[in-house]
Amino acid sequence: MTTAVEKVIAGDVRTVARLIRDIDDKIPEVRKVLKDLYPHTGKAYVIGITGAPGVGKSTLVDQMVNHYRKQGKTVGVLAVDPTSPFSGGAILGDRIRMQRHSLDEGVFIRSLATRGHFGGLTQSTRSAIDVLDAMGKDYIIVETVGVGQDEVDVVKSAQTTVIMVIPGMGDDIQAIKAGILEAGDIFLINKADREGADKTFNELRQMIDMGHSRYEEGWKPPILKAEAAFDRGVTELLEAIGEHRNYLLKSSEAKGLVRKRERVRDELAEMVKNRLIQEVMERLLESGEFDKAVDAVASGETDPYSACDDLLLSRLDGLK
Ligand SMILES: Nc1nc2c(ncn2[C@@H]2O[C@H](COP(=O)(O)OP(=O)(O)OP(=O)(O)O)[C@@H](O)[C@H]2O)c(=O)[nH]1
Ligand SMILES: [Mg+2]
Repeated sequence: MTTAVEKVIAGDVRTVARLIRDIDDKIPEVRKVLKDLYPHTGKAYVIGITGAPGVGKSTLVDQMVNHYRKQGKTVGVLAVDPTSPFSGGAILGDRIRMQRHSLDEGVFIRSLATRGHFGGLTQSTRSAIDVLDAMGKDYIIVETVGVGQDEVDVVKSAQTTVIMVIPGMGDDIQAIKAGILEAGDIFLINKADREGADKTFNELRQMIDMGHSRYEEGWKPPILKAEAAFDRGVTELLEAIGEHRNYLLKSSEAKGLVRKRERVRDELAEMVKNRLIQEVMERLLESGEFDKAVDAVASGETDPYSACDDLLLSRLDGLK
């Protein structure tokens, strides 16, 4: 075990901060640490919060942190902005909004910058989640801006995804319909103090009731109202997250395994794709090696970082 790994597991804030910066900067050496950290992951509960700019995500996350801290839980927060190349302002805003937690050792808040192309950011987010998980945080909340497919990719590693809207967002509701309806485990209408919350509620209700095959499995996404700025509706949201968590736990053993396998598969696919040109990826899939590796990771024989190296390095040797 490297000392960096030991320090992360011991919850050393400076080591974790440096590691997340290295992940953001795509420093290759970070992979070694991530491999060694992976066996220490899988304990945290990951919550994704996504919604258009300004719907109140950071305000809500700040309140959620407060509630979880009162329950004695530790929390990690990752603010990810995949859309704006100039996220400095938003990051500064997040810092100010969540400042009251800055002296609390049970809370760790970081922003992930928008560097490189999008797929890289999804990978960075996943790795950063792994680090906060290994650090021992009970809950990890990922805030990401937007209502499109890109944002869904970022929050894919979340067990519970909350999609936030505000009253009178007709166009955004359409965007959700076209893009990410399936990704929402809970819908939250924030700024319910504003006019039109009921209309938005009905629009969402209709969309969900139209029925997606996913809901036949048993979880029907609730639609909640909140006023994050005034700490209203936050308790109810946390209850709904808890119910969704219980639902996931209660799903049959086999279903749970399929779900885990699907998540591992996504994770590994992302890593491999980021390092390979398309033809190599296709060959890996055709030979069945990729699916075998997914099984190995899902069964706990190895971690996805090691599995990725195994798939990739022999192929690159062949190109020499
Ligand atoms: N009226 C009202 N305003 C709210 C509510 N919740 C948040 N706000 C305000 O909405 C504004 C935007 O809130 P943020 O939390 O920064 O929103 P965000 O979604 O994180 O924004 P980005 O990170 O820039 O996408 C702030 O001025 C908040 O005070 C609410 O329930 N009602
Ligand atoms: Mg924000």
